[in-house]
This record gives sequence, C-alpha cells and structure tokens, in this order.
Amino acid sequence: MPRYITTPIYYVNDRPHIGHCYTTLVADCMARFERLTGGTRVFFLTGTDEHADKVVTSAAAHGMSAIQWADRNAAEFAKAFAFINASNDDFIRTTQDRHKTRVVEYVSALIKSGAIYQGSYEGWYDENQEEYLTETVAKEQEYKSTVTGKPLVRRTEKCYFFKLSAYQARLQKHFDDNPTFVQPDARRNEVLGRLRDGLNDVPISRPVTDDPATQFGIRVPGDEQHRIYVWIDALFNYLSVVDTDDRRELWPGASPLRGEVAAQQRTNATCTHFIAKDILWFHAVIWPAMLMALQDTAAQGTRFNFVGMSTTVYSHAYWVREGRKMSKSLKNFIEIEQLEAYANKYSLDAVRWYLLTQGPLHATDADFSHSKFVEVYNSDLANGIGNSTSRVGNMIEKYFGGKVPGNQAADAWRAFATDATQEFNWSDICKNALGEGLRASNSHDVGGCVLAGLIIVRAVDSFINVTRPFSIAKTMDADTTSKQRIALEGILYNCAEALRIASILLSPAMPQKMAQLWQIWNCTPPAGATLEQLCTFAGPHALKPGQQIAKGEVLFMRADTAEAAPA
Ligand code: ME8
Repeated sequence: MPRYITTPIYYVNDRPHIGHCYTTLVADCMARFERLTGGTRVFFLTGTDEHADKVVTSAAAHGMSAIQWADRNAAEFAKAFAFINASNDDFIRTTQDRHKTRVVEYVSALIKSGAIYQGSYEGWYDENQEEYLTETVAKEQEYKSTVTGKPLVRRTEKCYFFKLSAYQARLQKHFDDNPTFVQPDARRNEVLGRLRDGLNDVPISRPVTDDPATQFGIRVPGDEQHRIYVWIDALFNYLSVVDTDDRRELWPGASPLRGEVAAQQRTNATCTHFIAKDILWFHAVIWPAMLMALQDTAAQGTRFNFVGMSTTVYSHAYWVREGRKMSKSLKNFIEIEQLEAYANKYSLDAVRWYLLTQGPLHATDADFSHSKFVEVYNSDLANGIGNSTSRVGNMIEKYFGGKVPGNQAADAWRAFATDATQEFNWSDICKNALGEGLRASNSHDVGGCVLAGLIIVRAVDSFINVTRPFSIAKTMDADTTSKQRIALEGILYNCAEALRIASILLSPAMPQKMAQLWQIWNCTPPAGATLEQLCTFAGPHALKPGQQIAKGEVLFMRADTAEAAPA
C-alpha cells in the first residue's frame, strides 16, 4: 500500500523558521517510520509556494525580481530541511514547469466542466493600496483607507470562481464516511461547525495589469488578463508532483463506491497532509472539493478518473514563545540559527527529539523553552537511551571482552533477584512497545510513536536495578559453567537485545545517533527487513552471541541544567 506524506509548501517571502522545520520534521519522522515498516513505497514531499503577492512585495523591498527572491529563499528552505535531516523524496517549487503545466491542465478541465466559471467580484476597494478588503475589515476602518483616509470605493471586476457551494452535501458525506479524515478531533469539529454554516463559491483569480507586481503567477488558461490565485495553484502541488507515470500509483484511488473507476485503475494508496491549524480550511474543505470536481471531469472523458481523495489532513497547533504567537513584529521567532546552536551543543538528534516529543502536535500550542529542553534531554537521552547503552556496552566489554554473551538460561537471573516483582518477559515487552509504536503511528501521534522505544529503555533500566549484574560479576570466577556467569550472560544479553530493538523504534526520531549505535554494536538493520522482524526479540535480526561490539563514545553527554541557552 503506497504511502504518500506531504507538508505544506511554504511561502518564500521570507526565510524558514522553527514552525516550518517542525511540520517537515513531523512528516519526516512519519515517513521514516513508514519506511521501516517495510514492504511499501513511501514518498515524502515538501517544497515552496512561490506565486504569492507577498513574495513580489518582499522581493521589491530587497531590490530583486520575484523569481530571484524566490530562488534565494527556496534555497534557504532546502538548506534548513537538509540541516534537520529531512528525508524528503522530492522538493517542489511551484514556479517549476512540471507544476505549472499540470495546473493549467487541471484548471482547463475545471473550466470546461463548469466547476470554475467566470463571474464578477464586488467589494470594498482601497484605491491607494490597490486591494479589496473584506466587509469586516472595511467596517473596522469605517470604510476609509487607513493610509490616505480617503473613502473606500465599491468596485466590481471580472473574476473566476470555484463552485465550492456545489460540494457541500458531498463534503458532508465525505466527513461522515471518513471520521478520521481531519485530525485531531478538535480540528475536525471546527471544520464541521463551519461547514454547517454553508459554503460560498470562492474567487480563484486575480487580475493582471501593467503593474509588474500583478504579473507573477500562472495565467488562467485562455485568459491572459487573469492569473490563478496562489492558493489554488498551491494546493494542486500535492497532485502535480505525483501525476507522472511512475508516481501516479501514490495518489489514493477514486472511491469504488462512486462506481466510476475500473478496478485496475484504483490504488489503495494513502495520502497524509501534515499542516498547522492556520491552513486547515483550505486543506479540509477547498482541496477535497477541488479533487471531487476534478474527478467529475472524468465523465467528460478526461484522464482524471484515477483521482480520489487524500486520506488524512493532520493539523497540529503552533509553537509559541512565552505564551505569545511568534511574529515578525514581536521579533520572537526561533530562527534556524538558534536551532543550529542547540544542534551544535546537544546534537541534531537531540533537537529532533525535543521538537517531536514536546511540540504542538495535538490541539494545544507548545512553548519552546530552554529549561524544558535540558530537562527532556537529560531524562530521555543522557540518562535514558545514552546511559543504558553505554552501561550495557561497558559491562559486556568488561565481563565478556566485548563479545555479546549467550542466553542459554534466560531465567537464571531469578536466583539472584529474589525480590523482583516484575516478570521481565522480554519478548512481550518488545512486542508491546512495537504495538504502541504502530498504534501511535496509525493515529498520526508521531510523538507517541517515537516514545515507544523509551518504554523498552525504561524496562532495561529497571531490570538492571533489580538484577544488579555488577554485584553478580563480583562473585563470578573463571568457571564458564558457574551459576553467576550464566545469569550474568543472560542479563546482559537481554539488556543488549532489548536496547537493539529500542534503537530501531527510536531511529525515525534520531536517525544519526541510532546509526552510530548500530555501528558500535555491529547491528545495522538490513534493508528490506520489516519492522516486525526487526523488533522481534531474539528474532532473525537479533544480536548474535559471540558477536563483537565496540565500546563507542557515549551517545548523549549529560547537560548542566544551569547552563544558559546556546546562542
Ligand atoms: O500557509 N508553529 O505557507 P506558510 C508550527 N504557502 N508550525 C508553523 C508555525 C508555528 N508557529 N508557523 C508556521 C502557507 N508553521 C501556504 C501553504 S500548502 C498548499 C500552502 C508551519 O509559509 C505550519 O505547517 O505560511 C503552517 O501550516 C505552515 O508553516 C504555513 O507556512
């Protein structure tokens, strides 16, 4: 079942910041987890949205043409995503021909079918600012320009509209039939509430005049005087990138219930859009309606009978700073440089871990806080996975010359830990952690998904506390058949093998650090193995008794809680 995972395409009017990195990171982690599950094609897309008026304005303010400015900032986004180690399979820029030609094709089909029609737009116009204002804004300004104080004028102009109102019933049905289409539930309810208020057709074009500022954008097919509104152009990126012969299977197939699609043309692919709450309406309502409209054109003989609905729109909340929205005017953005400073000091994977586990994944905003960063770093990473792996590695080195011990009597430790209240059935512990990871990933709970690995780490820590292998070692002699030796072997085998499985589950969040551990422990997972195989305790990819493991560097050094934030 192909899995297609997308992020918003970001505006290139400015450089990227923590918010852009966050959504791309969430999608990256999900893509890495899906790739691990094996046996399926995973395709992860991110990119930039370029035909926006604010890009033109910002370019002019920097003395550049729109495309020069877009080139420069698109490169900044690509660099930022390389820095966070995003594993995207493609990077779309909406100024690329591959996208523009598809958008023209889609819009032409929609004009022909009548889903896009020409009408006129009437509204309050500020002649100085050359912009229309909504009724609410116009009223707030007492129907006067805030710049010149001159009265706003009532103006009408030709415009193209998308017949959104025609899709109300079908959208409602789509929501009813697919209760997880919009997640989390709080966001779904918001959309449903607004949907019930009714839908108006939406203007989807802007006029082209002699002013160069109006000339950046894709022209409405057959009408050079109008350009397609940036949002309509942008949403189509999700389809245009995979609308090629070798990628079309990635797009979810049209519903068999609609009866329009031959079985062989359907795919059971899924497509998840990760976005934040600011752009939910576009993704949850306008975009599915556009897809329905496009699919409807198949009745007139277009090739769009393969087009089904995306499967999920996952809308997370916002990163904020001391409870306040991050904004240009407050100058309180967490910039890439700051994330780089954290990565230099604590490692990139520690930054990924913090963002993924403490971020605004659900409906509540999250504050970026240095003290929280250090607390999570110490507890999950330095004292968690870092400490466990180095402790176990050191004991294997010290007591068994760095060779993975055997596990001939897995229960022999019981004789030395008579006060143990837990079973420590490692096969079950690992199976449960995997189950937790899969459950969380299925509900797009990326934070929960990566925390599944920590369940195992915590179990290993309690196992060491209860069995006290270092005490057993003190009474062990050279006799290879002694009870002490056999118990110690079993304990350390269990710990190392369980930590190997933990490292697999932690790897989508921390690919570099886990790869480092695999190198030290000589257990890099082979390509093609499924997650289930990799996570089976003492299974086909288990650590082999006798296999040499090296004593590597500590993965995460403890951090001083009193230290100031890196700058
Ligand atoms: O809206 N916290 O682009 P955009 C978390 N081009 N995420 C944040 C954030 C914050 N404080 N600030 C921004 C656009 N984001 C359109 C999208 S898609 C077809 C077109 C992230 O550059 C989050 O993913 O304004 C949000 O939805 C996106 O950046 C908006 O990026």
